[in-house]
Amino acid sequence: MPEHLPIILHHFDESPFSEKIRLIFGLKNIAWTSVRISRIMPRPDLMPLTGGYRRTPVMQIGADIYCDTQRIIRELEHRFPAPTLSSDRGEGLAWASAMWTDKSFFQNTVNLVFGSLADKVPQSFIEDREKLRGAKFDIAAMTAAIPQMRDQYRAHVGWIETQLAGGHPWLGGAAADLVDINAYMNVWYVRSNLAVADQLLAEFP
Ligand SMILES: N[C@@H](CCC(=O)N[C@@H](CS)C(=O)NCC(=O)O)C(=O)O
Repeated sequence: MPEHLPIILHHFDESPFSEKIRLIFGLKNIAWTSVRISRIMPRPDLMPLTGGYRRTPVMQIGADIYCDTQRIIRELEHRFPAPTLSSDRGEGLAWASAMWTDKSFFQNTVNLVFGSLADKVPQSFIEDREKLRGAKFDIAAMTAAIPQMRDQYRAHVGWIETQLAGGHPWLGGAAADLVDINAYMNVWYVRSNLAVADQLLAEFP
């Protein structure tokens, strides 16, 4: 495995899943190269590399292409083991945390963000995400659901607050780990998009 090959991240600035990987580059002090892709399809330069996989981000090292942040993170942890992303409390839960942060937590985050942005979301973006989902990207329904989404989002952030309440500096314990990275994506996304983020998060110092 030649170490001189550049690490290339295909991503776009607003992408929360990309933010996870950018954070890991920082945490592990990994030099990387950036290819900014369009927020919506078509991505004619990237699709031949991924074989049609259209989610973001994608990592490239030489001729190897890594799709999905779980796979990307595993590869980065393997190539750059220090500092580790494993939790003080064990590796299993650190990996499993993505099933919380990337699914139910993220679902609330996305609905809250797009429901709040409402008519600011470009039609081209809505159409693109409808093609990806094979279902309606129903902004009006998301807007109507804001009260539930906000309460559920508060519950998720509340768990972070509870975990840190014992005086642990990080969710993983003494050092930042994968649980911190995974969870942070959802706080970052709300902060990046919602003017009311500070107000929403004020109860969680
Ligand atoms: N399970 C994937 C999810 C990635 C994902 O859903 N990314 C969003 C952008 S942050 C996406 O791909 N949206 C559709 C697109 O960019 O085409 C992962 O962990 O990488």
